[in-house]
Amino acid sequence: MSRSSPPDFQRRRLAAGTAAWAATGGLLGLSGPARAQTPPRTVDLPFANGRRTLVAYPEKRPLMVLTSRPPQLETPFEVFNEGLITPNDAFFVRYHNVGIPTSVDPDKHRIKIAGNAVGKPFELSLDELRTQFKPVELLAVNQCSGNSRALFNPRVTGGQLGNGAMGNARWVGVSLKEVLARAELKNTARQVTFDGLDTTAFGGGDFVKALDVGHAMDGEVMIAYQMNGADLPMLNGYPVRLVVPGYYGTYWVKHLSEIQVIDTEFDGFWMKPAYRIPDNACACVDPGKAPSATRPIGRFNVRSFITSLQDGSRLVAGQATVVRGIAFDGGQGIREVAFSTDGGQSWRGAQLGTDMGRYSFREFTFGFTPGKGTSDLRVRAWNRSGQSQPAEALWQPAGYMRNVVESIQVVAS
Ligand SMILES: Nc1nc2c(c(=O)[nH]1)N[C@H]1C(S)=C(S)[C@@H](COP(=O)(O)O)O[C@H]1N2
Ligand SMILES: [Mo]
Repeated sequence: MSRSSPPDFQRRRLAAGTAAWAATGGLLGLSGPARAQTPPRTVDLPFANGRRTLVAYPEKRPLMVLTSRPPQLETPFEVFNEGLITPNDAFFVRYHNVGIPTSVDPDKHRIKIAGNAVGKPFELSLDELRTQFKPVELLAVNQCSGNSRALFNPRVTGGQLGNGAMGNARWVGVSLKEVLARAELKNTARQVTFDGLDTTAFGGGDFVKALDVGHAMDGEVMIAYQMNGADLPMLNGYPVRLVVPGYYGTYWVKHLSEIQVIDTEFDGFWMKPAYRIPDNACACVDPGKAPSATRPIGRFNVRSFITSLQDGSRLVAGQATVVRGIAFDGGQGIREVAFSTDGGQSWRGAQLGTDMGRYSFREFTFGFTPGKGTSDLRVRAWNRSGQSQPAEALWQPAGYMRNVVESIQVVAS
């Protein structure tokens, strides 16, 4: 076969239970070692109260295992210094339910478009999707709502993620709007729901998400069949997933198999009570308090990270270095990044890299010549509508949307 992905998923028609899956325990829920040639490595995460094992799942390099059943894999932060595109084999993985597909027959997969607010329900094969609609392409960040949750203080329950539940990829697919148009929406259409092939073990709680019909028809939401020039990795939603630019990953439904246009507001578990944020301007409450009202989580807030150095990095005193990082937001685009090398007392402007689109990571760089001892480095970004990052971390019970100005301590000698 000519595809460049590792062999494990090349024969996508195989029944579930390939050697690779057995080896990772992906089917059995065992957290045992993966491929024999990849001895497990561990990393300590002081902020997450623990240690993570790196395991190579099918089509993936060793990633930080948060849970093995279903697989939830975090990207080691060094990856973000490899480039502005997150490689498919390093892209994080998030699932809620254990019944995940491990093989899909591309000839048999169908996307069903139905619901009480469509005039003409129909089904699409992958071939039809690729040949009957114009391909669209977009660079966009996918980020889990709970990215960085382990850094919440006071701590919150939920997956204790560091900063690696995000990634930037080039998505190719078709515009959801074009597909929905063919179903002839009635003017009673209110929301559009999205379901994928994954299931729960015991019924109930199936992962289904909804967008308002206006959002679904905005021309940007995409049904993607390619990621960085290749088929989607199985764990990132093969054969097709929803791409909802600027919105948290929870809406980016993987293994998409059913779309329903409905005349009501969908209230399935994963829209209500799950994935909701305090219904106020900061999406925050006083630590330990419960919000009085909530709304579904929406767009990303502004974030920025230094990627060429990490907390504890060692430098040579007096030697000039170029520090590099990434910034992104929910789709306004990054306008400015400032940096501080003295713990936030003084700030200067960083140099912005090429604009690769308003949903992509934006690179920034700045020069830094460390003095002897410890320096506290910080970066802060603004988007084109002037939104930025708070100096003090905001809190909310679900641990979503962390976007405080991060601080890393580097040591020069
Ligand atoms: N079918 C399906 N799609 C899903 C999920 C899921 O559990 N099942 N999780 C969502 C969540 S919360 C996130 S953050 C993203 C993560 O995308 P990734 O696994 O490709 O990184 O997938 C989303 N799509
Ligand atoms: Mo998520």
